[in-house]
Amino acid sequence: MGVLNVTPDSFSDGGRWTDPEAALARGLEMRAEGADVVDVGGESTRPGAEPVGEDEERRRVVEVVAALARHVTVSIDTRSAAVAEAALAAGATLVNDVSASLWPVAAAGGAGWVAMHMQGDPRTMQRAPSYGDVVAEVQSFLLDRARQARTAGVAEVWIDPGIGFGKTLEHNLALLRHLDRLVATGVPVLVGASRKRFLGALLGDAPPDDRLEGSVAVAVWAALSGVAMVRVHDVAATVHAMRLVGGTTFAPVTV
Ligand code: HH2
Repeated sequence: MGVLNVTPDSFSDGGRWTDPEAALARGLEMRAEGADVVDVGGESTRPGAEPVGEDEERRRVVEVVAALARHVTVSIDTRSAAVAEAALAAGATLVNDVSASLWPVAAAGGAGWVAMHMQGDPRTMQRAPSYGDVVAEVQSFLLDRARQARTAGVAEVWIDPGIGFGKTLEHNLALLRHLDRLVATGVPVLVGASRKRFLGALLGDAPPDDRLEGSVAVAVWAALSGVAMVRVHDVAATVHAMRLVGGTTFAPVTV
């Protein structure tokens, strides 16, 4: 899954793809590089981010989704039911939901749904994240949401531990170390660690543009752990690494 943020303020690619033509070109480029899905987002959920109004978010994404959906599978990265509905009407087929609450929209629209775990909300989530057993708590939350979505009629459900969403460095590393436990639930797992802050912290405060090796390493580790899809900014480098390590074992996903 290639990341396409059509926002002015996303933590690593903010402002780069706000022009719809540039966004379409980047989406097509990622498809050519080997992305099976392009994830379009119109609101930054980086730590400390303020929410964007629904009208503005919809304005940012709909044109890009409509143009891209003619060429590639598109997911809509949103916490807003109205934005998800508009994106599905424009041709998106997967709702990537960091709030893990939009399964009724996916059910009504016949779309797939990604449930991501987050403790708190983006504005405050990194102030004092706290868990007893982070792996067990995240797993049980996600399984519960996956069951609710399936009961509501969503045919394609994914779960995502939400790396960096209300988690300390230790929480992120514990979740990554034990991805096999999420995989063992039988629900397909998605992981997004690309360019995230914890990678910078491990490398002595490297800025987002200097987190490529860490991002690729985590993506390969995730695939070796049985994760079905990784959400990345650097599609070409990730696909090359996957091919090298996995050969034909890492099959393209069907969504
Ligand atoms: N991370 C981000 C956004 N959406 N969706 C899923 N399923 N999993 C993730 O880990 C995830 C996500 C944050 O990264 P990014 O979109 O690059 O930045 P920003 O939120 O600043 O737009």
